[in-house]
Amino acid sequence: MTALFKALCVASIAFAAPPSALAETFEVRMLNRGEKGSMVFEPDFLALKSGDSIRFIATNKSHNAATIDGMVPDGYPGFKGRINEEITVRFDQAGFYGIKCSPHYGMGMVLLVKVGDAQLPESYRAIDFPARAKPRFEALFDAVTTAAAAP
Ligand SMILES: [Cu+2]
Repeated sequence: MTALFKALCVASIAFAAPPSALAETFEVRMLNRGEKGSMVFEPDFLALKSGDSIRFIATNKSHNAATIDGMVPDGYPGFKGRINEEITVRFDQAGFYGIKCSPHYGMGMVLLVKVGDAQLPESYRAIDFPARAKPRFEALFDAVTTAAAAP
């Protein structure tokens, strides 16, 4: 093996590695009933590194995962899975993402995702949530802002 050939092999291996070798995929189950009550994403909060993904698992039927208007970082286009569709979403942009199940948003089926270093935008607290989504989001907002303030 020539030195040049060896060098090319090493280079190709380096380029073949994914951009973020440590990126992980987390699973979120879509459930009719979970530890926190009926119609839930479980878990209902995830803190990701940029480049991590979430796979939405249709454990129970009639659910989907979709971003909530006004609850994504600036410029992010959003996503919307079809009912019963198991989508995998990669999160590259730092910030907070509010996600709902479209048919059960009014029943409080929501998920909060934090990516990278980010502060919860104050505008999220001003959103006019459906009645049962509001207390769930408020609990999640309080948890992330308390955690951020901890030493
Ligand atoms: Cu649902």
